[in-house]
This record gives sequence, C-alpha cells and structure tokens, in this order.
Amino acid sequence: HAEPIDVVVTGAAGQIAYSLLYQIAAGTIFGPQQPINLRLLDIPPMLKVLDGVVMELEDLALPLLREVLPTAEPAKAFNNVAAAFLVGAMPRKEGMERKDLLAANVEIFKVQGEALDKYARKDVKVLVVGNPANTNAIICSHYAPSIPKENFTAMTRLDQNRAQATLAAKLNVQVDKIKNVIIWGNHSSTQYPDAAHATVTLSSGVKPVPSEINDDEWLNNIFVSTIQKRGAAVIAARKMSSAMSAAKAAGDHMRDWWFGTKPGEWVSMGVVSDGSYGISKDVVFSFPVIIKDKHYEIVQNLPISDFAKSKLDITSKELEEERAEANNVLKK
Ligand code: NAX
Repeated sequence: HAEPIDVVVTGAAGQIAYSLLYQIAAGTIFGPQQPINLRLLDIPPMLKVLDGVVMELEDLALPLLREVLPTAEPAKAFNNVAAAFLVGAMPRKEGMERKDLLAANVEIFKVQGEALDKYARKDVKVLVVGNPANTNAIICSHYAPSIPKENFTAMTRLDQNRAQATLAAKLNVQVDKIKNVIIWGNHSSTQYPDAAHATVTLSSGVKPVPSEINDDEWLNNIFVSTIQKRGAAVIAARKMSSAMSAAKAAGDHMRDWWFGTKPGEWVSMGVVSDGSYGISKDVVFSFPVIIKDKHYEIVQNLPISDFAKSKLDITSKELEEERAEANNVLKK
C-alpha cells in the first residue's frame, strides 16, 4: 500500500478550492492508488468557513483521503508537502491600483516561499493559481532557494482549455480532437493563444487547425481576444470569477506534471524562462512543455511567425514590468 503524500491547498476556504479539493480527495489528480493528507491554509478570519469545508470533506466518505488539517499557519500547512496548490491571493478591490495589488501579493508569496523552503519536500511541485500568478510564482521561488526553480509553475491551463474548446466549437468537433494549441506568456490579457501548431483529428486524418479554419483574420483577432477576455466574460455573467473550470484546469496541470504528457502532445505551463524563444530569463512565462518522469522540457524550435513574435514581445514586456514592480516592493 502506498504511503500518503501531503498536499497543501492555500485559499482553501475560497471558491476555486471548493471544486479542487474534491478532485484531489477523489484520486483524479494523483491517481486512484495514492492516499492523501490534505493541508488547508487560509487566513484567520476564514477558519470558521474552513471548518465547514472540513465537514464536507469528511462527508465525501472517500477512502483515499486520510488526515485533513485546516490551519492559518504556513509552517504547519507546508510541512512535508509533495505538492502545493497556491490558490489563495489578495483579490483586487474597488479602486485598488495594480501596484497595491502586486504589493499585497508579493508579501503573501514571500511568506509562503519561505515556508516552502523551510518545511516542504525538496521535490515539491508548486502550482501558483492566485493572481498575478506568473509573478507570484517567481517571487515564491526566489524565497525558496533550496528548492529547484523548475518546481515553481503558474497556471495557464485554463486558458489552454478555453482555447481548445473554442477551436473545437469553431470546427464543430469534440474537444479532444484538438491538440497542441499553445498559450504563450502571462496569465493576463496580454497572453498569446496560438493555434498555429494545433491539429485537429478528422475522419480524413490529422490536419493543421489553421488550414482547416482557413480564416487568419478570425484566428489572429477574434480567437485571440476571445481567449484573452474569457475570464472577464465569465465574471460579467456570473458576478464571480471562473472557479469550476479553474479548479479543473489546476487538476489537469498537476496531473500532467505528475504522470506526464501523452506521446505527441504538449501542454502549456508558466515556467521559469531559460531564455527559450528569446524570452528574458527569470520571468515565469507560459511555454509549451512535454513532461516525462515528473520533469518538463520546453518544446524547442517551433517556427514563430512575425505576427506571433510581436505577440510574444508584448506579453514578455508585461512580465518584465511586473517583475520590476515586484522587486521595487521587495526593496522597500
Ligand atoms: P476566493 O476569493 O473565493 O478565495 C481566495 C481565498 O484565499 C480566500 O478564502 C482568502 O481568504 C484566501 N487567502 C487570502 N490570502 C491568503 C493567504 N495569505 N494565505 C492563505 N489563504 C489566503 O478566490 P478564488 O475564486 O478561489 O480565486 C483564487 C485566485 O485564483 C484569485 O487570485 C484569482 O484571481 C485566481 N485565478 C487564477 C486563474 C488562473 O488561470 N491562473 C483563473 C481563475 C482565478 O481567477
């Protein structure tokens, strides 16, 4: 019998966690053989709410779920964890400036980075969901120098899933027939959803998505802006941000990291740039990656059109600015 692994979810009393915790406890992320000890971190005013979440976790009656620890103390939450879902973050409030938002989050991810450094397993896999996710991930990594940089990632899988679903609808095929769409850059409205390398499986064989759609105007403009603005569209309709789909994407990201990508397929993850595709090092940038034995590699040598290059420049510039702002906050 497998030993349980310790898994932490931060922002555990929030709406994404509410959908995510079930997936972890049910075995759909770490597999049906892997028992789980859950560590639930939130802030002190939310501990009462967290008690309710713990009650519901008990009531799931799931055999893989072993210990459940609700806490407001990072030292306890991060102890011995093999996987960390960093969902909790400071939300943007009315009238709050981007700078203030960044400052509040830099502080949170500094504390959590330090706790990871001290208490987590050195092979811990960290997925940052809380926004600004890419920059939070680089801050967190910076404060956990004993853990390899590769172990810090940011979520752009929701954007990938949205892009895949949008292309499937456009081509009137089932969503799993679309493969290898890419999200480049920041999880923000500057991200570049790129269908240039995507394929669609039709009864006549595997075809390139661009030639099947055969409408560059749609691909370069409508498709890109639909994906960039999808989060805002969900908020406008639901009055709350994406949660069910965000939690599902977090599960997809971690499952692929744990078990690997399928042959011939890649997925997009925000990872610390190694300079691939001319992106400056030390920003967390979403690249296509393939994963094997719990290690990912950035897919190399994809042809980048001038149009794509201009989009990559915009999103990498934004990430460099965010990093500079974060560094300013840290110096104060
Ligand atoms: P909620 O406001 O429902 O939950 C956030 C929870 O985090 C709250 O319970 C809050 O008390 C807690 N929290 C705040 N500071 C904390 C700290 N220092 N330690 C532990 N917990 C803390 O937000 P939810 O809808 O769950 O969204 C969470 C985050 O995901 C937000 O930052 C949101 O912007 C981000 N998202 C990221 C996405 C992505 O694709 N990367 C998509 C979905 C989502 O918008």
